[in-house]
Amino acid sequence: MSKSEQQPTSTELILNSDGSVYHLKLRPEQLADTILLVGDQDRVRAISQYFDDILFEIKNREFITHTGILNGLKISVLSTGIGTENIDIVMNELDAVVNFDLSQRKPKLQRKSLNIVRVGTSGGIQPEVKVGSFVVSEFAVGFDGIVYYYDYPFNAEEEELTSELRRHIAIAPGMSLPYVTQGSGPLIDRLGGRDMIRGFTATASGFYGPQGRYIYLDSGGMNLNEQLASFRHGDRKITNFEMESSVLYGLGNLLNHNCCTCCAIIANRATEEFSENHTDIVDELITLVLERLTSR
Ligand code: R1P
Ligand code: URA
Repeated sequence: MSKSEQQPTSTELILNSDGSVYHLKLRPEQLADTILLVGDQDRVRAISQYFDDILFEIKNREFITHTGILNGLKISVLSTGIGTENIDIVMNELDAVVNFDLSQRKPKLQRKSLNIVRVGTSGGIQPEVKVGSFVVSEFAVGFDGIVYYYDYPFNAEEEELTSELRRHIAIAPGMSLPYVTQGSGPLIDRLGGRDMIRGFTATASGFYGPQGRYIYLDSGGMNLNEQLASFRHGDRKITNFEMESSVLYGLGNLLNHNCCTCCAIIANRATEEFSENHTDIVDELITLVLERLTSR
């Protein structure tokens, strides 16, 4: 029997006393099929303020969820906190909420696919990825190693980009080998429109050293940002840094959910610029994403 047909144990799929999943504290009726993920807890309200109606507000640790209706569409917005480790939790638990009969702890026969859109902030790596612009990530490069804990079948493009990158980047001993995962093409086309930069996003496993930020400490000679900026595969360049998409895309592909990351560029690491109005830029992105998600 394959793992997907087996029943998870009570320490694998952990449930709270109210029947909700362990970290997200969600039950099926509290979650929509269209989900926005944000890192920052305050961004949950910044999004749900646009809903016509809010049906549920749930909070546990850094995971805050608001579910409501906008233009007739049921939408959930959920804060993940920072980093790929949290995305591992969020993706596994979201999938359990919709694809398991939680009362029996059993997988449902008919699996459902969710539309999951990350609305984040990001730093441009190329000078032309300017502060104030928006990037929709076609691919993400992971430095986290999380997908290697699963049996991930890299597709041909992911495999090619992964091996080219590994040839190009000299990582320090002990670092996880980078890998590439792909987002959902249809969702990327729908949300990216013609006005977002089509991105190849570096998902860093930290904000400082792993993104080439050294305030007091030193890299010991590793110039990761220059190496990332100089990578080319045809016309493809690595565009921007954030900290979640590699695992979002990897687990989305494994679990058959459609995933896409849209980021507002609030810093540019090549030109050393930081946005003075990042809240406005993020709000502009939120409005655009909500409009594109709910337009028929
Ligand atoms: C770092 O400041 C955080 O901002 C970005 C990074 O991915 C990381 O989570 O995204 P959010 O603005 O969604 O948190
Ligand atoms: N988020 C990141 O991860 N990096 C940046 O430079 C800005 C936002």
